[in-house]
Amino acid sequence: MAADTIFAVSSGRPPAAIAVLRISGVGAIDAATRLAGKLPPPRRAGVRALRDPADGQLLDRALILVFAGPATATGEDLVELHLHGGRAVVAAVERALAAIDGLRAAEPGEFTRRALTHGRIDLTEAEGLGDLLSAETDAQRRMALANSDGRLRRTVADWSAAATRLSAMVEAVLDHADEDDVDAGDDVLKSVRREAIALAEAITAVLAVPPVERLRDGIRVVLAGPPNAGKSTLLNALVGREAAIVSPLAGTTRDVIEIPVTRSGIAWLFLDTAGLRADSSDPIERIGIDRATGSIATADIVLWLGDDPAPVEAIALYPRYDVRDDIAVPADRIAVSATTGHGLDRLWQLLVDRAATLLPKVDDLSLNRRQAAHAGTAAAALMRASQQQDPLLLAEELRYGVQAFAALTGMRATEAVLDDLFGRFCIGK
Ligand SMILES: Nc1nc2c(ncn2[C@@H]2O[C@H](COP(=O)(O)OP(=O)(O)OP(=O)(O)O)[C@@H](O)[C@H]2O)c(=O)[nH]1
Ligand SMILES: [Mg+2]
Repeated sequence: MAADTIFAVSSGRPPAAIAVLRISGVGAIDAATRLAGKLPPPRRAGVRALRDPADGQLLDRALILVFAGPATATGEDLVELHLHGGRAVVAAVERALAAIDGLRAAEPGEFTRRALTHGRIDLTEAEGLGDLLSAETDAQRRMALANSDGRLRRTVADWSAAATRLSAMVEAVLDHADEDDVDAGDDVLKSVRREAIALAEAITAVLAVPPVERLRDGIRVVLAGPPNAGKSTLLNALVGREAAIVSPLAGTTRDVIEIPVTRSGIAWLFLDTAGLRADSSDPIERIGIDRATGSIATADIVLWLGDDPAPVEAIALYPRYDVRDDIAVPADRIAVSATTGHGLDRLWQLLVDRAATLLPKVDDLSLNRRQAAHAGTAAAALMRASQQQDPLLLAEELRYGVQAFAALTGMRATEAVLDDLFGRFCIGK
């Protein structure tokens, strides 16, 4: 059974000068014909009066583009209506389309999902596209653009082709196992094992690149320390607004507060936490302290505001410098004052320097966690293959590796993975 024909505004939310409404599916061209009459030839723009098929009422005068499937963004027949972008115009055209049998409004990300279903893009490209739509920094944009443009797909295709070729070599040896030249077979298996190691190492090198999430979601900087140390005040100073409540009372902050900011072209996520103390009897504060400890565990960088040594690796600060500058600043701590701004530029510089080591370089091939999990599975299988003496088991490990590549590019993606990815897309994409 053919899927529904879907439609949605793919440009921004109206009102706008122009609203691009896309229709995709088997009924797209027929639906457009019902509204516009004779359509312009494929890939040629034409202006048409759009009329409600129900009563012939004029809805808008619009530019129409027809793309015949399967060589389209979705892999299906696709029509674009460039409407006047007023709310009532868009609503009227959407109403008229919804009234046509077999047509319905698209779900978030459904156009892209169809592109994936029809093999127009693979899962790594869909993920890159999702990142591209949410990109806020230039580095995010460039990384996402490269991945949405098939950089990762091509690399994984190369890996997969290499593993498949090794697999075929082993099969050939197995097929000719009863023939005279056993030594030749052994030589082939030896070189298969050698190449399996080389491939596993190439994958491991990519796995060593920092994850793409850090670039996308921001570097997690957690402010931690004892109560009343000035964590919330410093957070506000760093992010440039009164994001967290500040008070002279110890134990003010309970929940973890997450504030995203962009600075120096880098996305940051600052987390303010409850002050750590062992002797709190307040049950709510205790929950806050547990959450603080959890945040510290997932931090990329910890800013420690205590006078005692930090419990984890951290940038040690000497906070509230303005009220205690009579004491010499310990050499291993950075004096800061949220009130006067003293030391904040130096702290930012230090953060930016750290970030450089924590982020993937834009030209690096960087994987997200889902991709890395499959790449890791493949690398492990190839490593095991390289140590396998039994050609049957060696072939089995290679097949296992090829399957992991298929999962990485979405040839074997589960519904859950797809729902999670496309749920993050906007409607009309
Ligand atoms: N003079 C001065 N006072 C500061 C500075 N930073 C914070 N304070 C004051 O110190 C007190 C505690 O500040 P907070 O930012 O609430 O401290 P906190 O570490 O978040 O405290 P909890 O949330 O209770 O753990 C407030 O009265 C702030 O005004 C500073 O740099 N200079
Ligand atoms: Mg606080």
